[in-house]
Amino acid sequence: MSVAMTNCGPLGWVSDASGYRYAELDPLRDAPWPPLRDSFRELACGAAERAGFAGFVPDACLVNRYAVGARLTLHQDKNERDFSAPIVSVSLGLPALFLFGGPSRSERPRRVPLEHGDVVVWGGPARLRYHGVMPIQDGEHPLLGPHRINLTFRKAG
Ligand SMILES: O=C(O)CCC(=O)C(=O)O
Repeated sequence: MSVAMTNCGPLGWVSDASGYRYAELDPLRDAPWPPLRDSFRELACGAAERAGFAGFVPDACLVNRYAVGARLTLHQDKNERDFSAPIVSVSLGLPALFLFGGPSRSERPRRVPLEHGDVVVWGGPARLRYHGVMPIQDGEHPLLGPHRINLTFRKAG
């Protein structure tokens, strides 16, 4: 089961035959990504500030849509230019178990339950920790049906 992806904001995370990268254009439409809405930016900046990262200005919002059974294997977010900026992650829809590991893949991750409306911020010494998502369990969310949507705000460029 895979995760469907799109983006909003000046930069978007794309994966194709030439690999992974941030790009200004959506390759499916050959056009800029939709703008980052003020309400999204305010949510991300406010959460970052409350977590101790005042001044965070995201330029990328990755939108992941998980169907039941979809998962994200342990990985680091390390394609961004500036690791002093945190990652802000907003969970919507079906619940998930977020895996929050250490600086190496071999470190056993903590399992953090995430529900609709939860926001996770990691940065500073935790910025490059491995993280992932366990397979989404069967369910029906009143707003999003059998899906989980995650918004990940980053300072990519
Ligand atoms: O879906 C999540 O909670 C995490 C998303 C994530 O780790 C990523 O997009 O790199």
